[in-house]
Amino acid sequence: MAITSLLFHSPKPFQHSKPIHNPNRKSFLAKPPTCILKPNNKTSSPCEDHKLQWKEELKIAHGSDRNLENIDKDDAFFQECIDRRAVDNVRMLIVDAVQNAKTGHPGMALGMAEVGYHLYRHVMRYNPKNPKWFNRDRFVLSAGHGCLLQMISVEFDIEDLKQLCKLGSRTPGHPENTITDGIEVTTGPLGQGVANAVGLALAEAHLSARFNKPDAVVVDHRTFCIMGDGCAMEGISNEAASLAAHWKLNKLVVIYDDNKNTIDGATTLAFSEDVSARFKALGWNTINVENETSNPALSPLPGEDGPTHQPVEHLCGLRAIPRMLVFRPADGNETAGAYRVAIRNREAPSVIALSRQKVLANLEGTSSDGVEAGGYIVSDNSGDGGLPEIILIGTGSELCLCEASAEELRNEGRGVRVVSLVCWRLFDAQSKEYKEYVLPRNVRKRVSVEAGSPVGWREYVGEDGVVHGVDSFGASGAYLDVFKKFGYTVETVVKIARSLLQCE
Ligand SMILES: Cc1ncc(C[n+]2csc(CCOP(=O)(O)OP(=O)(O)O)c2C)c(N)n1
Ligand SMILES: [Mg+2]
Repeated sequence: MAITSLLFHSPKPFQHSKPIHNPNRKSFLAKPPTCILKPNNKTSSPCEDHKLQWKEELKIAHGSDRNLENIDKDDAFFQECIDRRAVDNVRMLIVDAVQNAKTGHPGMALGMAEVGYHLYRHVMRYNPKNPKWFNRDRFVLSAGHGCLLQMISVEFDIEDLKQLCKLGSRTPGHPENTITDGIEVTTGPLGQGVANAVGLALAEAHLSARFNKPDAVVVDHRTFCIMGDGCAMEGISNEAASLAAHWKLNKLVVIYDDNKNTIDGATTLAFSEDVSARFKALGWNTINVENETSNPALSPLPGEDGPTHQPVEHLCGLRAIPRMLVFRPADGNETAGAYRVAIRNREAPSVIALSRQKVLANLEGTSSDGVEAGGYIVSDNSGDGGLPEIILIGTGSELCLCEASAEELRNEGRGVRVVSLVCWRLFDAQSKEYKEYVLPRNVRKRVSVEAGSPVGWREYVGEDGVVHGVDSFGASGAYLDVFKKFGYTVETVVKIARSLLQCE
């Protein structure tokens, strides 16, 4: 596997970036990291009884090609042995954590274990005991799906790793700077981390130019970033890299994990450009490094990725684009209907927003024809001509939730209508009569259920209704746990409906 290191070259340092001896400066220095892998004293290891002597372990790890008797005297060799052992440990921790969580994406983390270890152990000025120390070197994992690499490198507890990808844990499915100490930037959208790293490097350049004095260098750190094939494909990384070169951000290092694989398979499917040459053309110094680690077979076990992959604002943003048709189909019937409308429509673009989670193939009551009206009645037990007591309005996978909640309310004797509002713009274009037929003005008790921003829903639920939306950034965890946290359960929807039904 080739790694391309993209080190912006400008050997000329910024004016004051060279450390200048100053006794006061000591206060800014962090203790060097001692050991990245923190032994856990709390839990007794099952291997305790079989613990080998340190030298014996090294013999097994490195064969008997070197005389280990003099290991204490050969510092360089001793360090090399420790490094190899530590990298092996990092790899095993990654494998164990993924195995235990039954989720995650170990490929990148395994392939870059050595690089990550060396960065944190030997290159970066970083103290896991003091991750907020101001003048620390910064690290951004643009390929955020390889989060384990970073989590194992910053201070962690083995118990945290056991909680990988679980709701509320310090080890979510992607790096989250608001959750885990030592994570500089939340990453997930590929390429974006490169832009964040450029931002951090720019901040450093600005602050050092602004505040450093010949006798007091208070800002002097580097920024490291690991990007993957997916980041290289994204335009944002190129734009940011161009800006970095233009600004001569010479303390920024980007390491490109050129493992030639993505989720979809080999990069040859869609990507064959010479990324090194491209960065060179932008003005970067590029170095190709062969990584002896063989390309690990990627075993993506797609998990719940967390806030960066739960863009709650996108639906409402897309719906705001003039003329565009945004469909959020609930099942096969509605997807077919949305596809038909989209293909036929030559006047405007369409977006069909589909779910990653499992949904029923087809719900009773949905129809592809109904989609053409943008909104329609999926079910109603209030009888011929009668109006329901309450209307539950859903889209996409939440329509199923509305149906299940309606069933429970109907069992309690309530008259409940379920409406699918699969495409707002198409519904808005319907006649007054049709809209009145689907959402009668006299039925003021309405609940909208959509796992996204509440913006825009008020128009459909009216003044007295309840908009059940998400107005925070989501969470990392198994999707059912996340749904529960945000109240996307039959229990919560029924509770909301009951509270509306009770007030006259
Ligand atoms: C902008 C964006 N699009 C799609 C995804 C979904 N995604 C997560 S990982 C991945 C593949 C990444 O491939 P690569 O960068 O080569 O990393 P590797 O699999 O080699 O670790 C994709 C497409 C994403 N995170 N961000
Ligand atoms: Mg890759």
